[in-house]
Amino acid sequence: MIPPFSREYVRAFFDKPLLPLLDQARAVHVANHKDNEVQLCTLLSVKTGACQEDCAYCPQSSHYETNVQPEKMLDVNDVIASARRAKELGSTRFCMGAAWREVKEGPAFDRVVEMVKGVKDVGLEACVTLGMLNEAQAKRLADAGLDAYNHNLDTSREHYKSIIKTRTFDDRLRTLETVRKAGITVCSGGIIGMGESIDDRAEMLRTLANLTPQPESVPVNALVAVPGTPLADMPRVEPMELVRMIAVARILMPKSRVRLSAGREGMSREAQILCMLAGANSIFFGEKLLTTPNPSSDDDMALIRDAGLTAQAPSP
Ligand code: SAM
Ligand code: DTB
Ligand code: SF4
Repeated sequence: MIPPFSREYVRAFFDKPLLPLLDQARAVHVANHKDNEVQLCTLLSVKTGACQEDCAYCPQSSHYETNVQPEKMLDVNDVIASARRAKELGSTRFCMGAAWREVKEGPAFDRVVEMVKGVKDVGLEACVTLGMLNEAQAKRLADAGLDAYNHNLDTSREHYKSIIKTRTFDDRLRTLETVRKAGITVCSGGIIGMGESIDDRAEMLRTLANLTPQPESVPVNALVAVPGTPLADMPRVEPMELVRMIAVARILMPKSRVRLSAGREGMSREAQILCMLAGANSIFFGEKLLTTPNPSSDDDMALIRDAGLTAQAPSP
């Protein structure tokens, strides 16, 4: 079956028994990727907190009282120093996040452009996530050497309205189109554990998989429930649900890098390895995501070693 995929076709994967689903995902994975290889991406929040948007999962939204303190934007030199450290530890991609609703022209955006150039000079892939942006801004980022732009659909069109009121699902799709037109690769995925139904999960993956071309990378996040946000009391995602989500993403998007993203902290090594068996071949690497903890680099290196995986080699 080739895209565009129907609702029923995608939903059926969620009703399939887990072991045959894993067999199928694994076969797709082996046919399309270097087996045993995992991409390590380091995240850095370059502008933290005080965001105007009301995303119900997000500790950086100014609509909620959380323990995230808004911070001034980082200096370019500090970002470059972090990128160097990330490279020394074995990362090949450096992702910079800003708690913005959208990009605005001015000194802050100029600084982000300088950060992108600096990260490229260090010899890493550069990715940013800055909210909505226009064609001219995307072009400036592309000219600075940006490899990827992260902009998640987060959930299904249906469920989106109950998670975010300050922008629409169509705004999200429009930004992805703008990024694609500028020749930057697309990184787009979502979050599970926000009270969505299985149909919502299927629909989110279907929308991503029906984009042409498909996103080059697909982060699958498990909600990190942060006190003070409206989703603070959501139960923890059952790891098996993450495994299934990754397997379906792998089957529908054979060539994409599927990233086992937020939510690894506190997950067993076995569950993480099952996610990799299901087709995840990328992780966020380093003690911190944007504002919440992630497993330590030492623990992750041990996991990679013990599972007989190799970290993606830096490009020459
Ligand atoms: N402000 C920009 C935006 O929303 O596109 C970029 C930064 S935003 C923090 C990037 C992504 O992080 C969100 O789209 C969401 O998928 C993810 N995220 C944020 N808070 C999260 C949480 N508590 N648990 C899991 N994922 C989260
Ligand atoms: C993505 O899909 N997950 C990352 C990255 N893209 C920007 C962010 C996860 C954030 C988790 C909550 C936090 O640390 O603030
Ligand atoms: Fe702002 Fe992004 Fe957080 Fe939404 S997810 S509140 S846009 S930083």
